[in-house]
Amino acid sequence: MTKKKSSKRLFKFGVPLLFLLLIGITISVYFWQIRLQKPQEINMADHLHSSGAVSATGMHDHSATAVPCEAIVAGETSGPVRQFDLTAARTVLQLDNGKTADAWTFNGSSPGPELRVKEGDRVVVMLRNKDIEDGVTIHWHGINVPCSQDGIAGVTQNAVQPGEQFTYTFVASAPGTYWYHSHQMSSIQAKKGLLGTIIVEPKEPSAQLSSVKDVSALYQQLGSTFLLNGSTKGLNVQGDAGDQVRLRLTNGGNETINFSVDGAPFQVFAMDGHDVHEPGLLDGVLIPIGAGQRYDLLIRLPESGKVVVRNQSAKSLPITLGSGSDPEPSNGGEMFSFVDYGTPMQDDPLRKLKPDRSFELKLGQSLFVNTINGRSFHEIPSMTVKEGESVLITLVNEGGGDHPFHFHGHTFRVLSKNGIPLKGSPVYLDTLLTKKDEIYEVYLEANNPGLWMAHCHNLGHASMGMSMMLNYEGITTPFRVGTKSGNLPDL
Ligand SMILES: [Cu+2]
Repeated sequence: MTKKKSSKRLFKFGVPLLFLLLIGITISVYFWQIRLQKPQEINMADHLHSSGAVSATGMHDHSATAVPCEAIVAGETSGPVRQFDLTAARTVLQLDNGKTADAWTFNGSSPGPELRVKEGDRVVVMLRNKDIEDGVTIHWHGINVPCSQDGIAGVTQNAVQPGEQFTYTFVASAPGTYWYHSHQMSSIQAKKGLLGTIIVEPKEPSAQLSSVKDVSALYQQLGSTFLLNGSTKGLNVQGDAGDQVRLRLTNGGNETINFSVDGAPFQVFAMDGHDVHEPGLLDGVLIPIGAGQRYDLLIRLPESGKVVVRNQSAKSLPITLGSGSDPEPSNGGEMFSFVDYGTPMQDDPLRKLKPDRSFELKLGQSLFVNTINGRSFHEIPSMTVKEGESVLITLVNEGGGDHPFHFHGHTFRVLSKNGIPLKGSPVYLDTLLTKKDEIYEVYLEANNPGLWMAHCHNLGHASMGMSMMLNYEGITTPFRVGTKSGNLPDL
């Protein structure tokens, strides 16, 4: 082949090929932009198409009178009023490693103050925004508050702008470990520091727990720095042999953390604030805690003195309980599973369960976005339910990483994993850690009328589309999500 011929050939095929390639790139960029574009104005109550419904036996009741979410407020309680002020502000934080961080804080610190209340208390929190330009809200993660108090920008309220304030009121009805964070641009604002722990203590402490040391440990990622209760170093808890510690671990970051407990056997006392029924002793088992989840561990300090709880993922931020010689660090170990942990309850009402509605949510990703049933955020039709219905939801992790899936306003019960019914204690959660190829069936009672987000608590995934609504028929909202109002709950 002569040189002339080959260059002719290059021209004949090469140029059209290049042309096609350019067209291809242009089209891809166009669709990429469209998919990532934030909506101008969306009414999140309007998504009344059934999403991925396997069956929907309940009929739509069009005669139901509309009730605005704003009108659904906290009920009465005989408990006392507990009042808190939280002011969101830009702050240069002095960290205990000598560095500073540009943070957004509640009352000057990140995490914000730990709020401790008692079961039955009427909790009143005045949120003020000093100077966070995009506005802020507070979502009470895991606490089943009434619709108007859920803190979702564009759904339950407008984002609170600089100089403005908003008062949250709810009854702390269920004891447990919970946390709070901004739900305006949550993936940005939580990472900037707008989060904290809220603990609801039982009204009557059980005899078993009356003498335990109660310690909360909130993990967060502040920018690129990992913190435990605001420290870069870890946590030391004083104690003597025989003392019992209730360690309330909260994962306020985006990635799953595997915890090891060295030096003593321990119990998983509660998950997402809900007690485990007859939890057995564990030893050398790793505890995986998904983003947004809480695990309460009960640990008795051994004669040798010291227990160390380690974050295996980061190999940093250890929690040291007691004193004495360091325990032998475990390497790896078996992963904890709630499938057969604890014992079943007698007369479990669940045996009679007949769901009124079923939904299937396939959690996955396409080229540039995270998806539920192949769609993203406002393109995902809502799950629509009626008050009083029992709802069966199947969660399928089709890849793209761990998806800790969180339901607002509801506690759900895990029924099965990969088709096998749970054998141990009933498991009640608000956030379910799902790993690739896992399938879970969960059940919830539609007992809290409102407009509720349901999303992955890897907030990066939520911001890339893995976020949808669980809406009750007949509930409306005057608020709008989108660039026009500036309310972007999951950006
Ligand atoms: Cu996810």
